[in-house]
Amino acid sequence: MFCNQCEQTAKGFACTTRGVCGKDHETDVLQDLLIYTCAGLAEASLEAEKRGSKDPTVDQFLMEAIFSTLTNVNFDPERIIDYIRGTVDLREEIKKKLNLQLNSPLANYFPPSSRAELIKQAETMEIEQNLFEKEGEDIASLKMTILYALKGISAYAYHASRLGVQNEEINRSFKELLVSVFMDKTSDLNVWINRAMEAGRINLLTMEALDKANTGAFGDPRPTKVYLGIKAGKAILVSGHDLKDLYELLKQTQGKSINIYTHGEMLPAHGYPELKKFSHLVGHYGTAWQNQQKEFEAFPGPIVMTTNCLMPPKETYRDRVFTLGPVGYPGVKHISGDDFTPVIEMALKMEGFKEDVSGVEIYTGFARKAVLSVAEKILELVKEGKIRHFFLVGGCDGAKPVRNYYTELVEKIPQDCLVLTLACGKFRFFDKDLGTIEGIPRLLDIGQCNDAYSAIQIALALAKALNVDVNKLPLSLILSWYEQKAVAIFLTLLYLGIKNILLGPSMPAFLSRNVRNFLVENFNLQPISTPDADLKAILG
Ligand code: FSO
Ligand code: SF4
Repeated sequence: MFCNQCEQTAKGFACTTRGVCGKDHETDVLQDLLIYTCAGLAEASLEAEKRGSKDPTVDQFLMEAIFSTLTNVNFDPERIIDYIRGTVDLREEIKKKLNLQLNSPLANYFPPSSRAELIKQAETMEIEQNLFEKEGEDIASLKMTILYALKGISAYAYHASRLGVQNEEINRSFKELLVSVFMDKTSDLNVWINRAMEAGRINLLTMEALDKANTGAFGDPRPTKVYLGIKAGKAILVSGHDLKDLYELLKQTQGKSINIYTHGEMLPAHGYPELKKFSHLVGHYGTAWQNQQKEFEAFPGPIVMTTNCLMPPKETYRDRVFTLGPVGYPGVKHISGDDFTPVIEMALKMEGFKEDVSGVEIYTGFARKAVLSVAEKILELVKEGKIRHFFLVGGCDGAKPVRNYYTELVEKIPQDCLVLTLACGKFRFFDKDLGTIEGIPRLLDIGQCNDAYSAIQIALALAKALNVDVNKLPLSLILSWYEQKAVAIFLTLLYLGIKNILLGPSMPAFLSRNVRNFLVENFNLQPISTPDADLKAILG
């Protein structure tokens, strides 16, 4: 195996024997083969569209299949094999229906019927290794960047499509980029840089579509207090990002005396009017994904994993974990058709929490509309010098101790500065009381990682109101990355021309030295250093 797609990759280079995440060799090579078959399906689908035949279910399947290859989503080789065969079947259906004659190897690949043969073949088709060997370090680096961003986009597109929002422009460009990674052998770096920017552009459209889907279904988030304590009673824990899954579960558990707790990236769900109206959505339990093994073990009820980040479940609680959609783990129960009956039955059989445990309340729900509704006040405070600077400290969390940088940084940010945050990186400081500036909380939780869209809208609105370029705003982006959604967001920021980003805890292993230099020269991308040094450089 060879996988370098996430921040915790082995030795800052690649996982080559077993993933640091727990992914095994078989799953890894099969996931690469799945991406290859997805590119074949994309090619057939693009050709069909040229002939006026569109099928949104193909795009939805494609997004789900690719989503299954993200870090911490699916560890089950059997599920990946099902996706591979399903992808090829769909491709053949399209070809047959329209009598398409496609000559590329992508569109004519057929998986062997035996599992052993399939794995043997997948071993020869490892994407990253083939790119390095055949196309050189820099092209390989740019192609990997594009591919990983596409993986991130697939996740957001999948969530949006589950709520009935699809965008033809996104789907078309997505498929063209995917096919190009395999079929276009041009060695012109500019072509690949432009394609990386295109991936950033369509990710912006995808986050916009998801924002529309989430707010359309569940209303615009409002500042909302979330309880971090425990209420006695039967309980279900929901983790991941998919708000529709949470909604279905809330509906199905209504009146059953089961308390629902969010975990990880589900925290911002509490801010959505149509979700918070359920009184049995009682609070948030635990912190970021990398702490789940301890937190899930201690939770006295079933646990629903709607998306990443799933860690290999320990024996002590494995039988209580349920996966959904693209998520999978061998031997773990999988829910389909939005039917949560087995989860509910398990919760009812279990004792739940025996007694109340008090906890603090924190705020979430500061998405674009909530923040922009007080934009005038914020601008006044900026003009009066009462708000000196905005810090967007967001992105993913992870296990490395060096990520304490983000906690320390937020603690040291001066009192006259606002801290905007999003995604699971917030758990480094989410329960800290940073106080207020003239009634505005200093710590504003914008939402999940995809709510980077909201953060962008807030920054663009501030720039417009202050009549300055967004790079001239008193705003610093100090980001933490972990998996491929962060790669997609990063490319969106570059596409928007946003400079001076501080990125940590380490630079992506898939960026070659030349690509990294390009980012430094053109976007002044910098690695984080120490909180003191970075604050001094920003604030003087
Ligand atoms: Fe975190 Fe995981 Fe949300 Fe990621 S829970 S790391 S960037 O999946 O998507 O922020
Ligand atoms: Fe390694 Fe990350 Fe790939 Fe897992 S997803 S195998 S940790 S690089």
